[in-house]
Amino acid sequence: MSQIRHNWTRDEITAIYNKPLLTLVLEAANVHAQNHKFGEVQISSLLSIKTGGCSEDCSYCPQAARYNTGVNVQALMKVDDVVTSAKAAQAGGASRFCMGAAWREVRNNSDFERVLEMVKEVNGLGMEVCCTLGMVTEDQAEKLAQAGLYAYNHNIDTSRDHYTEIITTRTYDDRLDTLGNVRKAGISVCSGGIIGLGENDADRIGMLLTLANLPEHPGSVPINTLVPVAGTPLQNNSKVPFDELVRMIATARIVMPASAVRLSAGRLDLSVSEQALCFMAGANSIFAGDKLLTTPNPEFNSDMQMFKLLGLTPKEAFADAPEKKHAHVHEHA
Ligand code: SAM
Ligand code: DTB
Ligand code: SF4
Repeated sequence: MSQIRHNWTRDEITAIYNKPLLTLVLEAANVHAQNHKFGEVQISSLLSIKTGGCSEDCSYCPQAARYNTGVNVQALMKVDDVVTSAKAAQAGGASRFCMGAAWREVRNNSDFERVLEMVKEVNGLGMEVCCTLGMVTEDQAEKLAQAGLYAYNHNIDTSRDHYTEIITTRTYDDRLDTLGNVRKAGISVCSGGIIGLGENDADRIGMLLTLANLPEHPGSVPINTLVPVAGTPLQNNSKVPFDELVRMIATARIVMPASAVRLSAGRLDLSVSEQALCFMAGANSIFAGDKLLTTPNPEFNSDMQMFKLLGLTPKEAFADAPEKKHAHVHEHA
């Protein structure tokens, strides 16, 4: 097992990030093999439980009400429909089910009560339940934990410096506060970011530095590549060169050895061999299913073919937290 450090310096991470690409991949692969079952990949399934109409100005996001992106606003889904979708995802091999809402923050109303109900039901299926609902207070995080929430996704998105170029309606510190509230409630933190927002290498390194020096490393770190959506301010951003994605994944793997690194949005633009290099560099989680929240993702069957070709195996639910699995079995025995 590698030592888990929370005192990384900018210089150290910069030196790792700038290594010759294949040297970097080799080092990351070694760290990966020491800390994880090599070739095991977690399959997460995403469902947008409340779509569009969001008040925020995140300049990458198709769901912000202020941009004309053609996304139809949909009210919060019914619990039964969510459970049906979770069962289908589970049948396809997903061990984690992530529910996303286009909210700035959670409010203490009947919608939140319904989300708590969804969390209970999906946890009852024996899946790791994750939510991404915007900002949460300590009290709300505690309620989610009580309902059986396993993980909470809230991305820092980019570096503190670049953040203000991307979002103005809430701050970097707001994000870090939410991560603190989630951590205090004993929920696994899922936090990463997006590349392709017009940031430079120093911003990417700054984002990894912030994540790696949190009081605890996030349980999972999604690395998204911008999916440019017509109507958003970033619609014409240039495509991120593939080697830069690999660099980002490998560096995340080395500085956060025990975390799951998720090859997230943007896979539709990657060939199987490009994805293979990402898995070699330490990615060990993906979102599977034909849709992310509002944008397309590779077809489920083509992902299964990729798993077969590369000899990847899906990770079982609660492999990292057997005590939570037992808690679940007791409750539903
Ligand atoms: N509204 C909540 C929030 O912002 O925290 C939860 C949902 S939000 C869509 C979740 C994350 O999706 C964002 O933080 C961002 O990192 C990612 N995301 C959104 N649009 C994206 C895009 N076009 N390309 C890549 N990632 C994107
Ligand atoms: C994350 O880091 N990526 C996912 C999930 N967390 C919620 C979302 C990607 C969204 C891509 C744009 C869309 O489909 O709307
Ligand atoms: Fe709203 Fe989340 Fe999209 Fe920002 S990323 S506009 S908060 S749905």
